[in-house]
Amino acid sequence: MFLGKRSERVGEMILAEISRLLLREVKDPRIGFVTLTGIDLSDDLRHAKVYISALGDEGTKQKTLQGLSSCAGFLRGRLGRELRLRYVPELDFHWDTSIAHGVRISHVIDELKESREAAAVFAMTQVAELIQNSQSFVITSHIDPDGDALGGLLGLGLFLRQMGKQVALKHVQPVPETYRFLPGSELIEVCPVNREPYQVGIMVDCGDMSRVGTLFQERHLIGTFINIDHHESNGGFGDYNLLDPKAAASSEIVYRLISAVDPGKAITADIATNLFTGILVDTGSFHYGNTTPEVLMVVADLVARGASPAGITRNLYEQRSLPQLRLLGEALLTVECALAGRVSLMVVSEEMYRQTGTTAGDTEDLVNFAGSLAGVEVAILLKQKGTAQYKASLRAKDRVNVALVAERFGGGGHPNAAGCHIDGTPEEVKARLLSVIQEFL
Ligand SMILES: [Mn+2]
Repeated sequence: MFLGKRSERVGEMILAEISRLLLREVKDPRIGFVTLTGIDLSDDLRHAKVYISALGDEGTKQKTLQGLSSCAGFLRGRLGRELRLRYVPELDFHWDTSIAHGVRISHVIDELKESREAAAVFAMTQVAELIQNSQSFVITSHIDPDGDALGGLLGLGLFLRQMGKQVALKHVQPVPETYRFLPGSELIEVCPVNREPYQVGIMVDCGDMSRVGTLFQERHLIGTFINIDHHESNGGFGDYNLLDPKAAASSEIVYRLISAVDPGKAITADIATNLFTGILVDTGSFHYGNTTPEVLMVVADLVARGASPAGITRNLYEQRSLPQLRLLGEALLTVECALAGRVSLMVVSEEMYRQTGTTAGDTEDLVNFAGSLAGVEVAILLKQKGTAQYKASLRAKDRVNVALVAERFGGGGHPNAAGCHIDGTPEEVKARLLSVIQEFL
């Protein structure tokens, strides 16, 4: 993977990272749709000429260059952090005047893709080394943890313990009842704020730092943060970032990390059970479009190492209590269709919890029942939270990206599964959601 001169290789990584930063983090209105067409990095890695192109007239061109120059300092800072470069080169932006520019673009995009993959391999190698060389770890995952958050946390935690590392598993909330069958879940300590020092803090499945809650508010206690995630929106808030939005689950990335740390892959049945659960949940039991051949190969290996699909699915999906089944019955009576049958809506009110003796924690898979209706592209579950707020859980087939819908309301998630909070009466909330979904259908 790392052929060619060092400066070329580093140059490619820098280029990939700048284009990612421009896309995700730089909000300067002067910078429009810029294409990075090439980079010349000096052999001592101190100076970089970055070649750019963008659509527009001479004025646009000047503005774009000004915008890029004024954010060069920011870009250098982020490059140093993300790529862990000893010397971050001075960045000099130049207009690409090459006549064959148009022809080159598609080629350049392919190269960028390759160098991004190279950067991902590079990050994986660095994190594997960091893990080998560190002794104390604290691992956590996001608020309202799901199977991937807990499966990834536990899979990695059990693996590191097995390596003889000192590992604390901490979460701001207790493990939900549904996931107590996961091996090692009893090791997770409920901890609102961490007060102990650790060399490495690992966050699994957190789209941004706020998802961790208050656990790391005393940031100085942690030497280095590793961010392992597959949310598209993750901007890379760790000191090291293992990010892959194409991964079906964070647990899949943890599997790759374990393979990088230990080529012999000492994955026990307990570790396999955790990682399998993470992948199972985040692929909607292999119903979603993210169920790729790669994912199924990982899953096959996990089963070979002792994960039991029958046992796990029984624990996850066949443990309903009578009150939960009655709640399902109540919720099913509320199902209605909208937008010519392409959207289904289901509502759970606080009154229903009272009647059936359940809580919001008992609603986890209800939305899938709304989604099982023939012809439905998007299924919505609205859960009442107090007098005038609803938590919306959105599920989609591959036509609509519900993460984008949820983002409009300040929420987020994945293309197939996302959530957000919306204020209003049920009718108002439905109307607002439907008007946004209509744009995507
Ligand atoms: Mn996940």
